[in-house]
Amino acid sequence: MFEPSVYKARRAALIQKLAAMGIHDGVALFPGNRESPMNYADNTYRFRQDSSFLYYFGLAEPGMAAAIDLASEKSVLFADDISLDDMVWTGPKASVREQADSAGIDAAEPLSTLSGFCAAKRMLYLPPYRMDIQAQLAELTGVALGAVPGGASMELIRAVIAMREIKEDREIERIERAVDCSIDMHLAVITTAKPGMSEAQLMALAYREALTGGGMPSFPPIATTRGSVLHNHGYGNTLTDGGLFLLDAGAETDDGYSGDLTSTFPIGRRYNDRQRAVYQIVLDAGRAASQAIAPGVPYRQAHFAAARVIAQGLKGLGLMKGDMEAAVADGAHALFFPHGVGHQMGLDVHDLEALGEIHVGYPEGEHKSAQFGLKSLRMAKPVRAGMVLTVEPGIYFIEGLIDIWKREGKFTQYINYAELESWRALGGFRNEEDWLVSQSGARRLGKPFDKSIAAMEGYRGA
Ligand SMILES: [Mn+2]
Repeated sequence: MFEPSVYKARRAALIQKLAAMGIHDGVALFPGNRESPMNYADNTYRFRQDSSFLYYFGLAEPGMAAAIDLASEKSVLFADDISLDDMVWTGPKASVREQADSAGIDAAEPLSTLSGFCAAKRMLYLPPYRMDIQAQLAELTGVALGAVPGGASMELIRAVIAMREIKEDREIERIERAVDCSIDMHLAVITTAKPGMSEAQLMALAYREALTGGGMPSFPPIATTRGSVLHNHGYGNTLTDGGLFLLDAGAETDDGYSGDLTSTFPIGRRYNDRQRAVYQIVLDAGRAASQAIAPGVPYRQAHFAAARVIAQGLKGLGLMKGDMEAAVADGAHALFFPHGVGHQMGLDVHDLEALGEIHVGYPEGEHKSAQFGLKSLRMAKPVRAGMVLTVEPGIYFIEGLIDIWKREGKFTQYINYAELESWRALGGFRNEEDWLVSQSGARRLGKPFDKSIAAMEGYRGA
C-alpha cells in the first residue's frame, strides 16, 4: 500500500474529472470483492481485491465497500470489524477505522448502513464482472439484476480509465518489480526444462518463483509444448527433444501490480533451422512494434508494424507470396498471427478490461474491425506517456485453421499452401515484453533479459 495521501489525491482527481463532465453530486460507489467459494463456503478461491478499489482505496480485505460523495467530496469505507469468533481463525486485524485511516478515508461505517447511505441518491458504479457484486448493486440501486451492467456510469468508466491508464512513478516502480520477478519465472523454466519432464513440473517452477517474490502469478500461466494452441491451459504433456516450449507467465506483486512475459525456447539445446528462422521473425516483429511506440501514435500502428515484418519474413521463407502490403491490409497474415500485438498492463494484467475492452483500447466512437485477426486487437488507440503496454507478436502454425483456409481457397494469392504442408507441425512462437511509453518513445521494463537466439540457446546450455 502507498501513503494515505496517494489515495486521497486520486479520489480528489476523480471528483474533478467527473465535475469536468458535469457531474457534481451523487455517489461513486466501489464495491470491494468478496470471498468466492470454490466448492463449499469455507474453501475459497484466492482472494483478489477489485483493481479500481485497490487504486482508490488501497485496502485488500474481502467484503468491503467504499463510496465517494461527490457533493461533499467525502469518502466513506463500509466494513465490519471482526468478531471475537472470527479472530480465533484470522488472528487480530486492524480495526476498520484504522484501515480507513491508512487510505486517508474520511469515515468508517458498518456495512449494514450502506443501503441507507445509497437510498435516494444518484449512484455511479463501474460494470460488475462478478455475479455477487451485480446482485449487491441491484439491491443498492433498485435496478433489476439483468439491467445492472447496462446501468454502469459511462462518465465514471471514462474517468477511471483516464486516470489508471497513466501510471504514476510509484506504480511503474511496482510494475517493474513484477516484471523482474516475471523474468525470474522465465529464467527458472528456460534453464531447467529437459526432455522427459512434464509441463506441470515447469509450471510448478514458475509458481515457485512468483511465490518466492512475495506475490502470485498474475494469471494462470500457459506452459505448453503446444504453443499453437493460443491459450492452452492443461499441463499434461511431456517435453520431447526437438520440440518447442512456450511459457506465457507473469508475477503479481503483493499489492496487485502485474508482469506478463512470453518466451519460446527449444526443448533441446538449439532451435532447428526452421524454428530458428521463424523465431527470428518474431523477434524482429517485436522490435518493429516497440520502435513504433511514441506518444500520440495509435497502437494499431505498432500492431501493423509487427504484422508487416511477419508477412515479409514468411514471404522470405516461401510461406507467403505476392504483395505483402496488400496481404496485411486484407488480413492474410492473420493465418499465422491471429491476435493483437498487445494490451495495457498495470493493476490488471489486461489492465482495465473489466471496464469494457472497447472503452480501454479504442477512441470514443471508434469500432473494432470485424476482420479475422484484427477483431482480436484489444488496444488500438493512440498511446500516451505513462502507459504500460505489452508487445507480444507471435507466429503460429494452427493446423485446424490452415485446413479450413486451404479448403476454402482463402487468400491463395498470398499464401503458399503447398509449401506450408511441410511446416504445419512446427507449433507456435510468441515473444512478449512489457514497455513503458516515455515522452519520446518507449522503454522496456525490467532487468536485462536477452531473448536473442544466441542468448536463448545459451540459457539452454548450448
Ligand atoms: Mn499478454
